Amino acid sequence: MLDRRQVLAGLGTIAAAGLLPKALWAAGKISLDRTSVLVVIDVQNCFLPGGSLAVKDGDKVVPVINALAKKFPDVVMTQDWHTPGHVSFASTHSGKKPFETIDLKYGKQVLWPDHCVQGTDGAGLSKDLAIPQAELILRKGYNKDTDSYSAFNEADGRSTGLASYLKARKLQRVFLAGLATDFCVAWSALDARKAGFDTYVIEDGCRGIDTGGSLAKAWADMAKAGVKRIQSSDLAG
Ligand code: VGL
Ligand code: ZN
Repeated sequence: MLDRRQVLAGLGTIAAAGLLPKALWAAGKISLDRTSVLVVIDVQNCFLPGGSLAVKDGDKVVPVINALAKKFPDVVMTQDWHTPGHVSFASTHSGKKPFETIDLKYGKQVLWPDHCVQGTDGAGLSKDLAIPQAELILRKGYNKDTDSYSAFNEADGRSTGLASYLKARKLQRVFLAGLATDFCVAWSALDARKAGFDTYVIEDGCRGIDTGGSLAKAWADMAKAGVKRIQSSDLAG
């Protein structure tokens, strides 16, 4: 049986001979192609240091994502975009505190500090993101009674339209980075898999909230669903 090195060496020879599209193989790294899209999740002021739902070291993702974005032909970004008095805010429910949970008609909901209220500075994208070529900014969580961690589906299952957009544009390989690993990134990755996309989460381009074991559970759920966990250094080019 061939071992992995022989297979890689063999592939290299085939690629060098022009028999394998070079786009799919480059020195053992993941090569991007015209079907690859970077989806940058919720790099918004509320989730950055000093924000109302600050993710530890959330700002560290920005230079990683700026560098990543240069490699991608297509970039989409999302914004968490809640109404005032949103159902996901602890302040909406009397006697409830942030990080407690309640049961809603669509399932368990973690309650958060007020964050990403439509049109506020906190909901704005980080001013340090340098991705002018981003072609779509998708807002989510704008229905007052429904949260939407996922960029693809609201918590009650309604579509945001993102899967249809990506499919219409023949974007089949979805690479995710942003905030927070264990909520909006993970839920987006799981829904991307459900919608049939080849799905990668770029770990060093993400940071997590980690409440009640959420970070370890998110990685376990993603692994089980076939989401590939990679580092930004795994990408070619
Ligand atoms: C997020 C909690 C609440 C996220 C959004 O972007 O991960 N987390 N709303
Ligand atoms: Zn939110």
